[in-house]
Amino acid sequence: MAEKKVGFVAMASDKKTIDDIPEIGIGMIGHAFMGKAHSNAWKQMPYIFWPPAAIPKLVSVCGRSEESVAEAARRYGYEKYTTNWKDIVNDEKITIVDNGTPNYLHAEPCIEAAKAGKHVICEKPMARNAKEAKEMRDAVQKHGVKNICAYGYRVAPAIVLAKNLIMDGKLGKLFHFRARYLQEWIVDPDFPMIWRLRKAECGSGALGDLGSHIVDLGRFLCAEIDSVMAVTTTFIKERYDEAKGEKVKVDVDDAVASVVTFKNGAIGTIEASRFCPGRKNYNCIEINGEKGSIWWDLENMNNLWVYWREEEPAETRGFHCINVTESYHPYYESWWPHGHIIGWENLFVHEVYNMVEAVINNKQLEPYVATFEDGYRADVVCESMATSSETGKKVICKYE
Ligand code: SOE
Repeated sequence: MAEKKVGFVAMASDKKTIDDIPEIGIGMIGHAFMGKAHSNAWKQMPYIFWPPAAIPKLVSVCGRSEESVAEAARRYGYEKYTTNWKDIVNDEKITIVDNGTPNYLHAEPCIEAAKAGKHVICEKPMARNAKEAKEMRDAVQKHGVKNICAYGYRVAPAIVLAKNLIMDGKLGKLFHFRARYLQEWIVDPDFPMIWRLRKAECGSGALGDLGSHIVDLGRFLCAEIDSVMAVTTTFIKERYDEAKGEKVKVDVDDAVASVVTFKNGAIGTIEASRFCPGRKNYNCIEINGEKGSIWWDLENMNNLWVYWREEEPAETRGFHCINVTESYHPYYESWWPHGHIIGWENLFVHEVYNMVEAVINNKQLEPYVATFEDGYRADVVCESMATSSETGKKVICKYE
């Protein structure tokens, strides 16, 4: 039987009756794409990771329009709703605040939640810039609350397996981390202005939205990032703004290409774009070491490809595919029989599972789960890439 190697998974200890399991109050800020993904996760978690340390109770959801947030409360099953995030932060029945809003609404609610002693999950990128991200990181550390920045690809079983293989020395010294996160959804010039294309609301375009994910994976799997040289560009300079009834300038990047050095001596490339027809949600990473290589692709997220230089017999050496769905693989014991695969939505279940374990059982999140420290450092790297593109110079990443 293969040694059971898991990432951050507190295996169910003693069997409890349902009466012994406490509830834990959840307040969700945002109810669109991420609000839907996170609400789905809070509801799935207790019956997938049964018996959970606590059963999430959907106390309240917040949104800007009363009509839409009232419907979201009904749809997802929240006890109540509000159009003022301060109600969430100040609600005594809420223990965990989950922020799934657009990037410009991350900092203040998360900082105020930490001040109120709430544990916090915040979507990525954590903030619009490194300064804002540092304020968030400092707040959760000052107030001693558990905190997760939802870089959810870290908690994909295949990525945790890759992390364990690397930590066990199976690749040996690392030479390269290279990653590209490619999508296609705004290649049409008629796609209108949205918050993800307004710097004041998002901070950056493909860089923060997609690039930050692979920056985080590079930091997680390879090493801290030492320096970057990057180029960003905006292919479509203007888009129609429905609210203004006219075309407006696009002030964020559509794509970024960068060369990266890591503090362990490895070098690599990190590329992100929303202008790659045919690439739907294509996050692909590869790591090369002295003993072998690993690669993974989000569009086939249950598979991890490995190559071992010393594999015997030599005649059969080559990349081979591991279907990471065995009971001894990270997280998988709680899901289905092998080969029944899980999907993108289920990674959010792992995120909220980890948060509940951290809050109730004080389980350590690092290094397997991204915290606000990781959210801050990813924002430093992304901002360094933007600076490098503006100056045409190599930028040393400075973490405070
Ligand atoms: C859109 O680019 C998006 O939803 C990102 O915002 C998510 O972080 C990524 O997981 C999928 O694509």
